Amino acid sequence: MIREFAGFQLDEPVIMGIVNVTPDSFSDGGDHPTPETAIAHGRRLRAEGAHILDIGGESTRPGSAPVPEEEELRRVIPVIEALMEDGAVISIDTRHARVMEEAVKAGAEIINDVTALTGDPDSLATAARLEVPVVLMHMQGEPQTMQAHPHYDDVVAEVGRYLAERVAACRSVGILPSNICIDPGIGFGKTVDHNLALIRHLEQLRVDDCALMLGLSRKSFIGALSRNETPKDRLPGSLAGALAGLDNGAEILRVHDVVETRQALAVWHALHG
Ligand code: 8Y4
Repeated sequence: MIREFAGFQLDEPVIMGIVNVTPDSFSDGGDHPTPETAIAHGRRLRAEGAHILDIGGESTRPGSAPVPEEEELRRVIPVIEALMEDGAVISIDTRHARVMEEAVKAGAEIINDVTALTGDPDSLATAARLEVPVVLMHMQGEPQTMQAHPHYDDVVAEVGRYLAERVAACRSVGILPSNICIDPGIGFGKTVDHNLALIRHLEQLRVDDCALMLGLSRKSFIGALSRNETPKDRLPGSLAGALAGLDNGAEILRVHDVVETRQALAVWHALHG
């Protein structure tokens, strides 16, 4: 049996394209400050071959401050509505139960939560009631301070234990493994060495039949390993990391650069056939 997540068969890589609706002064090069520019960007990523569009209205980049729920809703709902009309599969990137609820009402079909449904006391029950697939990501600490002093005795074991515990919590409220995806949270309270260990040993994180997602597109460890490029100049390293992730069991890639990722995947696929 081919495993599935959110109705996607996992025998071939699934591409999640990033649509930020965040006016961020420390941009990753992927921020779209108005709903109109975000909608246009989502349409482009879809035309380029993204299977899922991940829409987020609160930056969780290192050092970023929380955004009021009302503002988050104002940013993401019009974007979800427009892209849903096109027939896109949309995931809502949020830590807030109320945003999950409103986003799903507006047409989002997947919840992507960097707190693995722990960031809001209502999230787990809300996700279960909405009956939508969930992405559970690991983070150590809070975005504002998480990169100050990341520490683990054994990063792979500790991230693996956390994700297994969050999968168990989801299963206890009736969410099936075919509707759960786990993600080590590259860059979220992790040093370069922590990130590398997680990518190297990704398959050790596997829980039940849940899908594995990897998000490393344009993240700062790529610059740290190279010449401290700014985010928009981290595409080559992003592709190298993504392919290593696929070799190690990643099934869904969260990326800014869809057309370029597709080209890398075509070569990877031809060499693995
Ligand atoms: C440059 C580019 C510097 C990007 C930092 C960033 C993930 C995620 C994010 C992830 C899942 C980001 C919402 C951080 N990363 N969700 N979200 N997995 N599931 N930072 O890795 O892209 S936002």
